Amino acid sequence: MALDCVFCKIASGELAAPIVFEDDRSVAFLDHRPLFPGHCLLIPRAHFETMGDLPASLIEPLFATARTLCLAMEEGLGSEGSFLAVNNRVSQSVPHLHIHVVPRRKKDGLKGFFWPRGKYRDESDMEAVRVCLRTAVDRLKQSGA
Ligand code: DGP
Repeated sequence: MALDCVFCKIASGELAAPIVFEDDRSVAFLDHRPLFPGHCLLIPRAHFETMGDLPASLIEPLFATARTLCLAMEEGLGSEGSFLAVNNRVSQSVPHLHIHVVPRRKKDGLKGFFWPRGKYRDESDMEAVRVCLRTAVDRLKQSGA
């Protein structure tokens, strides 16, 4: 538990939150400033700051619960779909990993992503970016990260 971490306090019960699900590894609760009613934050109980810090053993259970929340939004709230997002450091206002799970409806006003889309300058620009990323992914996979 990290001192002064608001989400650690929610996970431990020190701070009240509208809890939707909890088990020994994770907690899901309603975001107090929702994009839409039902917007949940799913967190690991233990303090990890970003996705990159999450241990491999927690990836499957956390993602499985994210999946359940997506289904529950359709079943319990009648949502037509959902949107998942994680801010890592940039735009991350609470430095305890949290997955936003947001119920969606067609024409609900969220235009897929919240930011304007760009274009690659040309094919070779896209290819250079692809090679950089692919090389990094291969290196990380080989190192077991
Ligand atoms: P982000 O900007 O991605 O780090 O999202 C953090 C979210 O956490 C933001 O949408 C508001 C929510 N939040 C912050 N503090 C609390 C809290 O004390 N209780 C609840 N329920 N939500 C919180």
